[in-house]
Amino acid sequence: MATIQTLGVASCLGGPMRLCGYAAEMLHDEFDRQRPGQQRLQLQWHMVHPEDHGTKEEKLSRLNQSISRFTQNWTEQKQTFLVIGGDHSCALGTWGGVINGLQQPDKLGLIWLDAHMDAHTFATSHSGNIHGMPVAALLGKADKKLAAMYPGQGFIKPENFIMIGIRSYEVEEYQLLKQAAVEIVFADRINGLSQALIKAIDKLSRSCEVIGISLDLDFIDPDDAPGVETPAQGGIKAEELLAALSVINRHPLICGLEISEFNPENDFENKTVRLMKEIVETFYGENS
Ligand SMILES: [Mn+2]
Repeated sequence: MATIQTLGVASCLGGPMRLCGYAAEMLHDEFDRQRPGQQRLQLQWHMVHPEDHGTKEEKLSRLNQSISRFTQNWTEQKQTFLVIGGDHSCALGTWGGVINGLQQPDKLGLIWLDAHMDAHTFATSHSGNIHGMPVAALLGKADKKLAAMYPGQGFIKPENFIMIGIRSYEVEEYQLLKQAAVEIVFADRINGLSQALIKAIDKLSRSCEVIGISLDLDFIDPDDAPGVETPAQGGIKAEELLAALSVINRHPLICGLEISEFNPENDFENKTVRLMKEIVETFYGENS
């Protein structure tokens, strides 16, 4: 059975809510509840927690350093991984670490599945929430304060970055991405998620050594994934996401999957945490 290195990030420092740091623990329990015969994969769990002292920015900087040490190591050893946030600011550590682990740092391709662009900086953000900023840092467009929280020693080339599912954003973010010429597939233009993902992987495989996927749970329609921090109507149905992920199951170029922004406070009868488990199994599980 496949074993997937899994990192839980017990933090919600990047957003306004208090409980998204429990996602990893809850997913861990969900996996524990299943009978041994039903297992399609084994998760090897590791956890990181924020430190108690320092400012929020200092804590996030050190937390992302820790996250990046895990993903750097796994990238160097060519082990596929799973990161369970936390709010989406964990992307700074996850993908910064992959970049640090690659022989050629600019050979990471990233597919960003999200209702939001997450491409603010401190200069443009209305809320100051860092979970709305990781994309700017990953592209090398951070201001000084944001750059201090990013552990990567290189950046993702804009042509190696593809966003899918966008339906809620601010003009400053759009300008940043447009200037960088990042490909954006808006939610109402997806026209079949399987095809969109295959197309994205085909494009990235021409210039990249490895491809990562960062999934913000608010990419999914709130009817199917209510347990998120910032719901936005009009997302992909869970069924369509699972079908698309099964098409790219254990794709040889995929280095890792990150899932973020689970908020148990908004969940309904554990729907979202169960879906999270199905997502992981569909993506990484061995087909029986
Ligand atoms: Mn996000």
